[in-house]
Amino acid sequence: MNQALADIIPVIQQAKNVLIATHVFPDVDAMGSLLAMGNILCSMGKKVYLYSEEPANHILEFLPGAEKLNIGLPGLEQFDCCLALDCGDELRLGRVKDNLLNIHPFVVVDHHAGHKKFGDFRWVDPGKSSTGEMVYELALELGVKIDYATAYCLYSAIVADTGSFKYASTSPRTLHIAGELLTRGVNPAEISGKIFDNFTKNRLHLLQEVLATLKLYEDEQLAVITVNKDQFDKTGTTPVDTELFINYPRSLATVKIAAFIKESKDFVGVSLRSKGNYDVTSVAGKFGGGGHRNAAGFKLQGKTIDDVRKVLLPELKLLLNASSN
Ligand SMILES: [Mn+2]
Repeated sequence: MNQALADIIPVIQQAKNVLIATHVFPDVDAMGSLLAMGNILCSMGKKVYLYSEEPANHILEFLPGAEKLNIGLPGLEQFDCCLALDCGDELRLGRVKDNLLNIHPFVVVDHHAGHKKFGDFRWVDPGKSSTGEMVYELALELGVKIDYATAYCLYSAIVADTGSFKYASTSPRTLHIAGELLTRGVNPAEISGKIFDNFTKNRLHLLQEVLATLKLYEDEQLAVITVNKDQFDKTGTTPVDTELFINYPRSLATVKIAAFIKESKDFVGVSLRSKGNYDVTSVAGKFGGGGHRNAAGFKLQGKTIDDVRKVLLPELKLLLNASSN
């Protein structure tokens, strides 16, 4: 067994009352892992508190147990362990990060490349497809039988973070685990439907708007799409509805790197996607963000979409021309 994994097992076994947290603006991997871990610890007779800064958005509501999320913090002295899942940086714990980091032992399970170390015990493996895959390994080591709801959450986490087993992070072990989860009765078509074909008409109208912003650079190897506040207002949508839009420019045969610049309430967010060895974490890192080699992001405050495009394009061109693919 991996040493870091071996080190956190007794810590989790000894805990009696655990607060489980994940990153702000959770995605399916974050939320699926959190809910699954909650079930796993409950089945070991532990008390758990599933913490989230915001209620689960409508895209995550299909996950069994999503209604068990707690918004806000109770008295923290009751907890004898905090478990942070899918969180590559303590800042991503959100507004109450300092309160959470006061809980000890603080255990971190994460798969982000460029993970910034925090907490007392860490199992960080950027080679893993998803935190869902890591939670499965944890359950095995803890000797817990995975029930249907847990399998549902973990399969969803893995499918979402691998883009339906398409990304380079999909390993033989990933597929083996996915297979094991299916033996618990999980229906793969149902879950794919919930993740990829579960959208509103308004979202499709927003997609029309966003695709019309497509700009291609560097012999069509670099694609940029944008969305602004007016487009959200006009279509009755919010930034949550832009999930997966970045895959459209990325799907062009010629495109090596795709960027999506999103105007939000008080910041401009950027999602970056790449193919092969083009490491977009390096670019995200220059702007204070992070992520994985082929999927990363960052946020800038006090800038317009055009400001961001101006500083981002040279960096992406540099990456495109420096990498040997
Ligand atoms: Mn993840």
